[in-house]
Amino acid sequence: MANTERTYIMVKPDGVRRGLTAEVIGRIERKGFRIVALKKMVIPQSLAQTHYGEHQGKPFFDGLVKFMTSGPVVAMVVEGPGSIAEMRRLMGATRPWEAAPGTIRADFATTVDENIIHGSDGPESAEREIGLFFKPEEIIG
Ligand code: D4T
Repeated sequence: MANTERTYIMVKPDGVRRGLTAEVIGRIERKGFRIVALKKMVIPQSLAQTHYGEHQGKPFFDGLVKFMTSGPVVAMVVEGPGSIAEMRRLMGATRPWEAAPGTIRADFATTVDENIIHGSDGPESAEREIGLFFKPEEIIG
Protein backbone atom coordinates (compact mmCIF):
# COMPACT_ATOMS: atom_id res chain seq x y z
CA MET A 1 0.00 0.00 0.00
CA ALA A 2 1.38 3.41 -0.96
CA ASN A 3 2.58 5.64 1.87
CA THR A 4 1.80 3.06 4.56
CA GLU A 5 3.41 4.01 7.83
CA ARG A 6 3.15 3.29 11.53
CA THR A 7 2.41 5.63 14.40
CA TYR A 8 2.36 5.31 18.18
CA ILE A 9 -1.06 5.93 19.74
CA MET A 10 -1.96 5.82 23.42
CA VAL A 11 -5.26 6.13 25.26
CA LYS A 12 -4.15 8.19 28.28
CA PRO A 13 -5.17 7.36 31.87
CA ASP A 14 -8.21 9.69 31.73
CA GLY A 15 -9.48 7.95 28.60
CA VAL A 16 -9.08 4.52 30.17
CA ARG A 17 -10.68 5.64 33.48
CA ARG A 18 -13.66 7.10 31.65
CA GLY A 19 -14.26 3.95 29.62
CA LEU A 20 -13.36 5.54 26.28
CA THR A 21 -10.88 2.87 25.11
CA ALA A 22 -13.40 1.13 22.84
CA GLU A 23 -14.58 4.46 21.44
CA VAL A 24 -11.02 5.41 20.47
CA ILE A 25 -10.19 1.98 19.06
CA GLY A 26 -13.49 1.99 17.14
CA ARG A 27 -12.69 5.32 15.51
CA ILE A 28 -9.22 4.10 14.50
CA GLU A 29 -10.58 0.89 12.98
CA ARG A 30 -13.58 2.51 11.29
CA LYS A 31 -11.18 4.98 9.68
CA GLY A 32 -9.54 1.98 8.05
CA PHE A 33 -6.30 1.79 9.98
CA ARG A 34 -4.93 -1.46 11.38
CA ILE A 35 -3.90 -1.90 15.00
CA VAL A 36 -0.74 -4.01 14.70
CA ALA A 37 0.19 -3.97 18.41
CA LEU A 38 -1.82 -3.24 21.55
CA LYS A 39 -1.32 -3.54 25.32
CA LYS A 40 -2.69 -2.15 28.57
CA MET A 41 0.04 -1.05 30.96
CA VAL A 42 0.93 1.27 33.81
CA ILE A 43 3.81 3.42 32.57
CA PRO A 44 6.85 3.47 34.87
CA GLN A 45 7.87 7.01 35.86
CA SER A 46 11.20 6.76 34.01
CA LEU A 47 9.44 5.79 30.77
CA ALA A 48 6.98 8.69 31.10
CA GLN A 49 9.92 11.08 31.62
CA THR A 50 11.72 9.70 28.58
CA HIS A 51 8.61 9.71 26.40
CA TYR A 52 7.94 13.38 27.21
CA GLY A 53 11.65 14.31 27.37
CA GLU A 54 11.18 17.27 25.01
CA HIS A 55 9.00 18.93 27.68
CA GLN A 56 11.50 18.51 30.55
CA GLY A 57 11.86 21.82 32.41
CA LYS A 58 8.46 23.17 31.34
CA PRO A 59 6.04 24.17 34.10
CA PHE A 60 3.60 21.37 33.27
CA PHE A 61 6.23 18.58 33.06
CA ASP A 62 5.95 17.16 36.61
CA GLY A 63 2.15 17.22 36.52
CA LEU A 64 2.20 15.56 33.10
CA VAL A 65 4.42 12.71 34.34
CA LYS A 66 2.27 12.29 37.45
CA PHE A 67 -0.88 12.14 35.35
CA MET A 68 0.57 9.73 32.77
CA THR A 69 1.61 7.33 35.55
CA SER A 70 -1.66 7.68 37.52
CA GLY A 71 -3.34 4.63 36.01
CA PRO A 72 -3.24 2.26 33.09
CA VAL A 73 -2.91 3.43 29.50
CA VAL A 74 -3.68 1.48 26.34
CA ALA A 75 -0.65 1.59 24.04
CA MET A 76 -0.97 0.84 20.33
CA VAL A 77 0.89 0.80 17.06
CA VAL A 78 -1.44 1.94 14.28
CA GLU A 79 -0.67 1.28 10.62
CA GLY A 80 -2.06 2.73 7.42
CA PRO A 81 -1.53 5.27 4.65
CA GLY A 82 -0.56 8.61 6.12
CA SER A 83 -1.41 7.30 9.59
CA ILE A 84 0.88 9.73 11.48
CA ALA A 85 -0.77 12.92 10.20
CA GLU A 86 -4.23 11.35 9.85
CA MET A 87 -4.28 10.19 13.47
CA ARG A 88 -3.31 13.72 14.57
CA ARG A 89 -6.32 14.95 12.56
CA LEU A 90 -8.67 12.39 14.15
CA MET A 91 -7.32 13.33 17.62
CA GLY A 92 -7.78 17.09 17.18
CA ALA A 93 -5.67 19.92 18.59
CA THR A 94 -3.78 19.48 21.88
CA ARG A 95 -6.02 22.08 23.53
CA PRO A 96 -9.50 20.53 23.29
CA TRP A 97 -11.21 23.93 22.95
CA GLU A 98 -9.17 24.46 19.76
CA ALA A 99 -9.93 20.96 18.40
CA ALA A 100 -12.21 20.69 15.39
CA PRO A 101 -15.71 19.37 16.09
CA GLY A 102 -15.94 15.62 15.58
CA THR A 103 -12.37 14.97 16.69
CA ILE A 104 -11.66 12.81 19.73
CA ARG A 105 -10.42 15.69 21.88
CA ALA A 106 -13.27 18.01 20.86
CA ASP A 107 -15.85 15.33 21.57
CA PHE A 108 -14.50 13.98 24.87
CA ALA A 109 -12.07 16.42 26.56
CA THR A 110 -12.22 19.87 28.12
CA THR A 111 -8.69 20.45 29.48
CA VAL A 112 -5.19 20.32 27.95
CA ASP A 113 -3.71 18.32 30.84
CA GLU A 114 -6.22 15.48 30.44
CA ASN A 115 -6.88 15.18 26.72
CA ILE A 116 -7.63 11.47 26.25
CA ILE A 117 -5.15 10.44 23.59
CA HIS A 118 -1.54 10.72 22.48
CA GLY A 119 -0.31 10.33 18.91
CA SER A 120 3.19 10.72 17.47
CA ASP A 121 3.74 14.09 15.79
CA GLY A 122 6.10 12.97 13.01
CA PRO A 123 8.03 10.05 11.50
CA GLU A 124 11.01 10.39 13.88
CA SER A 125 8.87 10.54 17.01
CA ALA A 126 6.74 7.64 15.74
CA GLU A 127 9.81 5.44 15.35
CA ARG A 128 11.22 6.55 18.70
CA GLU A 129 7.97 6.07 20.62
CA ILE A 130 7.12 2.70 19.05
CA GLY A 131 10.60 1.56 20.13
CA LEU A 132 10.08 2.87 23.66
CA PHE A 133 6.82 0.99 24.22
CA PHE A 134 7.04 -2.16 22.07
CA LYS A 135 9.56 -4.86 21.28
CA PRO A 136 9.70 -5.72 17.55
CA GLU A 137 8.18 -9.16 18.19
CA GLU A 138 5.11 -7.56 19.81
CA ILE A 139 4.18 -5.91 16.50
CA ILE A 140 2.08 -8.25 14.38
CA GLY A 141 2.24 -6.80 10.88
P1 D4T B 1 0.66 14.41 23.25
O1 D4T B 1 2.17 14.37 23.12
O2 D4T B 1 0.19 14.02 24.59
O3 D4T B 1 -0.01 13.69 22.15
O4 D4T B 1 0.24 15.87 23.05
P2 D4T B 1 0.51 16.79 21.82
O5 D4T B 1 1.63 16.27 20.96
O6 D4T B 1 -0.79 17.04 21.15
O7 D4T B 1 0.97 18.11 22.56
P3 D4T B 1 2.32 18.49 23.28
O8 D4T B 1 3.43 17.59 22.87
O9 D4T B 1 2.48 19.96 23.08
O10 D4T B 1 1.99 18.26 24.83
C1 D4T B 1 2.31 17.04 25.48
C2 D4T B 1 1.34 16.80 26.60
O11 D4T B 1 1.49 17.76 27.63
C3 D4T B 1 0.23 18.15 28.12
N1 D4T B 1 0.23 19.60 28.26
C4 D4T B 1 0.61 20.35 27.20
C5 D4T B 1 -0.13 20.15 29.46
O12 D4T B 1 -0.47 19.44 30.42
N2 D4T B 1 -0.11 21.51 29.57
C6 D4T B 1 0.25 22.32 28.54
O13 D4T B 1 0.26 23.56 28.69
C7 D4T B 1 0.63 21.72 27.30
C8 D4T B 1 1.03 22.57 26.10
C9 D4T B 1 -0.72 17.67 27.13
C10 D4T B 1 -0.07 16.93 26.21
